[in-house]
Amino acid sequence: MAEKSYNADDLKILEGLEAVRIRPGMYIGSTGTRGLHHILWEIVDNAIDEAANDYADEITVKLWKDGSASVRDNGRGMPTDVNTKVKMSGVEIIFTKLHAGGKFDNENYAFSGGLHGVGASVTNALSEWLEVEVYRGSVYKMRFTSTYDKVKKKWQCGIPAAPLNNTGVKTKEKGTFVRFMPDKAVFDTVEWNYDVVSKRLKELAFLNKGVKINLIDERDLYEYVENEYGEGQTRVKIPPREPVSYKYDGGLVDFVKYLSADDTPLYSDPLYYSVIKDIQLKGFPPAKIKIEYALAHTKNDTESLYSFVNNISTIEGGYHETGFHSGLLKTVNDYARTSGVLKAKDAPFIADDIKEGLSAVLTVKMANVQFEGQTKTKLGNPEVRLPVEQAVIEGLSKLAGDRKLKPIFDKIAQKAKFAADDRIKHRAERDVAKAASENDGLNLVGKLAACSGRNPEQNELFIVEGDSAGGTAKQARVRQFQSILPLRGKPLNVQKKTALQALQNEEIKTLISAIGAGFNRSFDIEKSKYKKVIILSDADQDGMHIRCILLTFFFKYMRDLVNAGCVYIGMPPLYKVYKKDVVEYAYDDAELDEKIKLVGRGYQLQRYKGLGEMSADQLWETTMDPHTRNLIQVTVDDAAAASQVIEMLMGDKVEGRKEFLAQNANFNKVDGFIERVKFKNDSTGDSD
Ligand code: 1YM
Repeated sequence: MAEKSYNADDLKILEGLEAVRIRPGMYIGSTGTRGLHHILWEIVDNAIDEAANDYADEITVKLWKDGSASVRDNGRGMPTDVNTKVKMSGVEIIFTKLHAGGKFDNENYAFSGGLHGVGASVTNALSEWLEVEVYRGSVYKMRFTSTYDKVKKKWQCGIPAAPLNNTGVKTKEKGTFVRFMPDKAVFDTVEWNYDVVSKRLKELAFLNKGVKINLIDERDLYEYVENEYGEGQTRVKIPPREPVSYKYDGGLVDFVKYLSADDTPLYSDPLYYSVIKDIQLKGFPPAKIKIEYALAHTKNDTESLYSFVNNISTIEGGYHETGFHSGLLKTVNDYARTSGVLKAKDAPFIADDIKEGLSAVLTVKMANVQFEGQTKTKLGNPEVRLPVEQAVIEGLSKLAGDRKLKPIFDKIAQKAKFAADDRIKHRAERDVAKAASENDGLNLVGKLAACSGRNPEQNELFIVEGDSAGGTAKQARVRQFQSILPLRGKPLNVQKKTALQALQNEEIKTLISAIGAGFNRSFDIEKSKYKKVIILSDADQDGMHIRCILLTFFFKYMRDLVNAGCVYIGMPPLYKVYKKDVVEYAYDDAELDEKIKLVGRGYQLQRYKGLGEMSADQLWETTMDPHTRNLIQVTVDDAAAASQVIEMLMGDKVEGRKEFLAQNANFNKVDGFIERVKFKNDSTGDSD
């Protein structure tokens, strides 16, 4: 590229620099920290262009003690000859004329970066001073300054102190050095952010393979330490940062490896392809577009695609990303068909299937780029989609044809197949769950005694063990806000069942319909018809089992309901202690002694073996009346523990069971729950 020789006569001249001072935002976006760094990137971009065109291979950025910044490259050096028309050196034109530069001439700079095409003169216009040195046989120097002319009441900005000076000092070095002081009168802050600078330079090193980029930060660093007697803080100087260098001979391949370093790779080396294609932008002559990408897959299920246009990060995406995705989808679909991963009966993959675990970097370089979006980081040229799609299809097809790479493509196709299967399975689930929710009329007939109130904030659902207790609860309830769902027998233990298997179960379907908020991934707590879902089961081994099964269900498939604190355990009493009109209930053995003392001599004792033994009045008073009942709010920990409990109780290992109950002695936070479990479980032998 750029083989053609170049001289100052080729430079086009547009206008002066006052415009930049008057409206800095128009040229650099803002005068905040982003704008400040923008004027550094303008200079860095010129150095990068020189490297991208293979004239330079080392760039050094330095942040000086005085707050200035400099950029040095070892390229050809800016043009020093004098433009015959304007009688100015190339250097002077570059720094004093807006939009100056052969850079807008497609022939010279086919793939030049240059943010929005403004350049070095903008940096000069917004600097207190700027110095440039060019090393081309001898050392050339020039200095510019900006001042406010109080008499003329206007900015004199980027004014040369003198014409470009050939110092006559001979040098074997090559390249350009630019140092400048951002103007405090322009920017809200003039402090360079080390993390911003180092991140961008590292990114540029990845994007420009083999180019060595150094960062030197000479600024004083301070730390704040507490005074001896705790009387405020003192600023203490600490050693400056060590210089860093970035150089990646693998370019984009190294970039992808770096981005996915924390994840388990699906295969060892990223796939890479690079090609130059024709492009025809509306209203422009035919041109070239350079497309380059590297991709890898990890065992993750998220996608991370980083895209760039002329080295600018396109965070908001755009047509190049669209083309990338569609090319990848077509290629993976084709490969999966021919390799047999997709059978004739299988539907093709959709975009989401091939995005799972994808980690990729895509860059395009072209002229006349249209940036759009909120932050101007979205590629808006629709003509880019097709060449990128073609570049992906042809590149990956070529790579897939390489016998050594076939195992990689097999893994990619397999991974997409898993994703597709998972997606189809979940859709089936969603459909069934939706049907269950929508069919509540059908599903719930004769099962649910629904409350009449329609305010979920007030409504309560009691899930009651057994038809007979369910009947009592229906009599006892306040029908305005309390619904009763009796369970016939034990519900399905979903612990080892898939979501679809769980949905085959009538009891589960009824439960989903009653709550009315879907299931599993499609569960939406906003749709829940109840603020409180209360499990009411007997205080015996079977009751505990049912409780655990239900909690496991909520934990696995309606976790948000648990998280939101909407799931409760109802607490029926174990004993009734009474004498004539005096009635007291005891919820455990410790309480029983208390209550016996309270009622006094001649008391009578009734021990409840189940909910069904209570009258409707008793059940209301002891267990359902919001003013007198005891509820235990279930935490996620409880629900998680519950699934372990059934594991233990179902399993045939007595050892494990004992161990479990011993270990969970510390679950006593809320926790009538585990306590009651232990209390009723006489096989454990421990009492508190
Ligand atoms: C520290 C920043 O600006 N390097 C740089 C810039 C240019 C060139 C080389 C260059 C020289 C020649 C042709 C040539 C620029 N040139 C222009 C313009 N580093 C830094 N290094 N093309 C480019 O001598 O033939 C603008 S920047 F306008 F002359 F094209």
